[in-house]
Amino acid sequence: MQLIGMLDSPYVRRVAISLQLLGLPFEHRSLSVFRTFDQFRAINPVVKAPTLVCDDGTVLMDSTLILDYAEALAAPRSLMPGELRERQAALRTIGLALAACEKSVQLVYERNLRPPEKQHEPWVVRVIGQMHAAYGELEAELARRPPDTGRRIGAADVTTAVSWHFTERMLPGTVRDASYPQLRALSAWAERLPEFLAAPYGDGMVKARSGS
Ligand SMILES: N[C@@H](CCC(=O)N[C@@H](CS)C(=O)NCC(=O)O)C(=O)O
Repeated sequence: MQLIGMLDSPYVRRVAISLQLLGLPFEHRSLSVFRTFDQFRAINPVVKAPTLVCDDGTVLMDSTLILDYAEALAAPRSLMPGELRERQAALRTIGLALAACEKSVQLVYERNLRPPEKQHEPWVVRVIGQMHAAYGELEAELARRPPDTGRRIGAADVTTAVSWHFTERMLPGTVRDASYPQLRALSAWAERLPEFLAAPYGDGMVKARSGS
């Protein structure tokens, strides 16, 4: 399998970390949807990161759908809880984390891709408000159910930690003064895990780990 896309994308990073946790080997190709558009397009004409090229050549996209396929491949190993109430809670958390991610990416695109005179402040204010609403809900969820750091990390904590790290790195001004102690603690724990260290945020490649 080949995972296409850069680790500065929270969606790509979420997949890179999850594939490792599921014990699925893959080759990482750090192509940019912007700087290497044509190369990316040759693999996936839609140019969406992450893209997964399966062993039979099928091209998948969208991190959640890629992870659905990965979970099926790795079964019975899974990053999702099997018990219904726990699964429901994990799905809610993942939905919030993906919303925070989406709002953060929208802000980055608004700030970095649009010329300053074309930026629309009411839109920016709305998106920042939605991003904080999602992180506020995640903070409350974490306060109610702190991560069990003695256990293997699951899908909900992976997506939350990756999303928070992305926002902190790309939009430091939007969260610097906000009090999210649970999110900061989750991130500090997760970023020290071997699967996170092997897929560091940025333009590098996923590092091979001994024993994996
Ligand atoms: N819902 C998608 C979002 C993926 C996404 O928006 N990726 C960005 C990179 S962070 C991308 O492909 N941007 C290029 C574009 O949309 O044209 C997922 O979960 O994979």
